[in-house]
Amino acid sequence: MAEKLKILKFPDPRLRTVAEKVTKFDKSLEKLANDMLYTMYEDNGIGLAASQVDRHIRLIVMDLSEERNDPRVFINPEYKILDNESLASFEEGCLSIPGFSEEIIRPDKIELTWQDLEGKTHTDRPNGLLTICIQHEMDHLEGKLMVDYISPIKRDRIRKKLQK
Ligand code: K1U
Ligand code: ZN
Repeated sequence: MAEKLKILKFPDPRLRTVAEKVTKFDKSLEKLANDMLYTMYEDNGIGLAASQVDRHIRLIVMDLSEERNDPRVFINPEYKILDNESLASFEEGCLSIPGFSEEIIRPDKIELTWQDLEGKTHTDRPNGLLTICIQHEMDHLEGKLMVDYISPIKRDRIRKKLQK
C-alpha cells in the first residue's frame, strides 16, 4: 500500500539541501519511488523530486500523460545542454510553492542520462514538457527553486505570504 508523504514548503531550509547520488538499488528505493508517485498524483502534480519529501537523494518521479497512466522514475539524472541558444518559456508551478506560478525560460535541447530502478542506464533527447519538467526537478536536487529565477522583492513577498 502506497503512503502519502508530506511535501516541504518554501521557505523550509531543507529544500536547499543538495541531494546525494543513489548507490543502492533495493526494495526501499522502489517503495520511496512508489510513495512519491502516489503523493504526486494525490496533489495533482506532474513531477516530484525526493528533496521535496525530505529525502535528499537523486530520485525524481514524473507523469506527463493526460490519462495519468505513464509513471516514470529517473535515478541519478544528468543532462547536458546541446544548444545554448535554443530556449523555451513555460508557466511553471511547484508543489513546494503553492499558489504561485511564473514564466521561466530554460534551454530546450538537452541530452538526458539516468538510471532506472534496476540500476540500468538510459540516454535520451527529450522534447517539450519533459525537457522543462526534468530541469525543474533537477533544480530541486541541487537545492534550487523556481523563486530563485525571480526578483528578490517578489521572492520576499511570496516568502511572507507562505510563512503566514
Ligand atoms: O516539482 C514540483 O514542484 C512539481 C511541479 C512540476 C512542474 C510543473 C510545471 C513545470 C515544471 C515542473 C508541478 O507538478 S506543479 C503543478 C502542476 O501540476 C502543473 C503546473 C503547470 C503545468 C502543468 C502542471
Ligand atoms: Zn517544484
